[in-house]
Amino acid sequence: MRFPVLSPQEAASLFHNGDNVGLSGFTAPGAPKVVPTAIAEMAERLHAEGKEFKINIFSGASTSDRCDGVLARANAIGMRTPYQNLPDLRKRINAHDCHYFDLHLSELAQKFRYGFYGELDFAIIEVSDIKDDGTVVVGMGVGNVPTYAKYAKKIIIELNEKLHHALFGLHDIYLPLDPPNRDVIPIFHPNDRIGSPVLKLDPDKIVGVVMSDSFDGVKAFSNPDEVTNKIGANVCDFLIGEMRAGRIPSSFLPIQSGVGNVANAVLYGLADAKEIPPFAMYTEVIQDAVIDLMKKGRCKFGSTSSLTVSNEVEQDVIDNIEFFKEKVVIRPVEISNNPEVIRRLGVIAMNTALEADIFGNVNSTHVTGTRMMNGIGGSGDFARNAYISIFSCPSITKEGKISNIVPMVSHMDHSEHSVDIIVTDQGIADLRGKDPIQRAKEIINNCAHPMYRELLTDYLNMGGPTGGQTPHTLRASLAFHTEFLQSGDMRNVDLSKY
Ligand code: 0RQ
Repeated sequence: MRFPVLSPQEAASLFHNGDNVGLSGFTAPGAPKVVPTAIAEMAERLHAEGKEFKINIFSGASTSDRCDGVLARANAIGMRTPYQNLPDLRKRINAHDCHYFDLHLSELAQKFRYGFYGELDFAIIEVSDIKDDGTVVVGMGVGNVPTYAKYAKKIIIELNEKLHHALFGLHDIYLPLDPPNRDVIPIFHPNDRIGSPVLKLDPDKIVGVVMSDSFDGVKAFSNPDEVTNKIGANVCDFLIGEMRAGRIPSSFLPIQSGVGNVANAVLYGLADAKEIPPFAMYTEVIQDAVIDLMKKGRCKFGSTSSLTVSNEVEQDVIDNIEFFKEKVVIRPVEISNNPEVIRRLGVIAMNTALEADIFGNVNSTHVTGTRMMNGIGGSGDFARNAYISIFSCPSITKEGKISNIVPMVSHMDHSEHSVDIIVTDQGIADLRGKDPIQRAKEIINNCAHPMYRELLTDYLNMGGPTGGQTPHTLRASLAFHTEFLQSGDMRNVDLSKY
């Protein structure tokens, strides 16, 4: 190999305090496996000597404990964007040890290219193969790597031997032009390929190759519980009803689903519904369930930015790679989540809320309006541009001490204008074509837990007939949340005090 092979420690020693670093991958797949740990160890040593050391991290989405986890524990992240999902980093963000800014995943690469966030000192890129001319086949997740590779002053490669040089043909690497020269992104079907299976790096920027040898380490699913199963069944019933009513074509439409057990339950439910034909996915993450459905012929194709699958399934994909190259394409996130393409294909978007309010606004990111959970991820990319935008959540959390249906969301990520359907374990609220009061009644009656329906109805009635089109009572609108913060149980709220 033309490039020097470095140990993780040798690679880490090249980084300086304040460096801007772009990471390959999307969720754990494709994220670097060994260099960030060596950087974290170096940071701890420097901190012990009283020296400052933090790097600024641009990723594709969440990463893994081997990136965000180790670096957060070492307090070595100065700035972080976009999505993250690990408790150690969340603590740093909420304590302001780390400056975090959140944005729609499809937007980061283009805003980086527009020059909004400064220069990139390094990109650390996981690959399954590299040629002497700098051509690489990337790992199981792409994220923003085409942009980071192009703009980084220096590149460190992690060559993952576990991937057996097997992934050629799985990716579709495409970098759009930017305004004022932007052109059509010519994806007309989920399986259209418009770019290259490889990424061409500038070999002069590659400062070294570090070897790694492990799968992505995505956890397998826990067994879905009763609530999750009910939500999944309600979403399926809704979609089947839409198809019967002719509002979804009988050939069906591509599906986007978020991560987690609800998405799993929905996908299995759709796959089991005999009248639904084999469907395609145009989504940002493909989980274990989809791989299973591909093998059963129920999912015919998946466009994604990552194969977010457990180690066992990752091995299965590699063992049957030729089959999966026909069924999967892994794209940069600005393409997998591209508003133009999502709108064109008519994607059905299914995302998760922390809480929704009675008028149809959704909070996906901030617990009680203040504490950052994970970030907006790709939910906004899909929800705003979807054919039908569905949000789901349990009706209650923490044994009923929290109602996930509230008078007013404590933070808003998705406004009433991006939310067509809300689904909980209680049922389905169809908000399409309804005014705020009609929406409120639908959500309270169909989605709120019975133990909260009266309280929510009382709140709605406080606005009275002259309360305006959206009859909030501002002094009481966050009473559920303030009650939870004071007594630990929203059920104690006394609206007569307001
Ligand atoms: O807390 O961990 O202490 O038990 O929040 O809640 O029910 O386990 O939900 O893991 O599916 O995550 C919205 C965060 C849901 C996620 C969110 C507490 C609850 C629990 C987690 P514990 P659950 P999930 C695809 C698309 C935004 C990005 C997105 C997310 C914890 O789905 O990050 O959609 N979405 N991306 O107890 C206080 C409430 C609460 C609450 C739940 N109302 N108030 N706490 N909790 N509701 C992915 C990508 O973009 C890559």
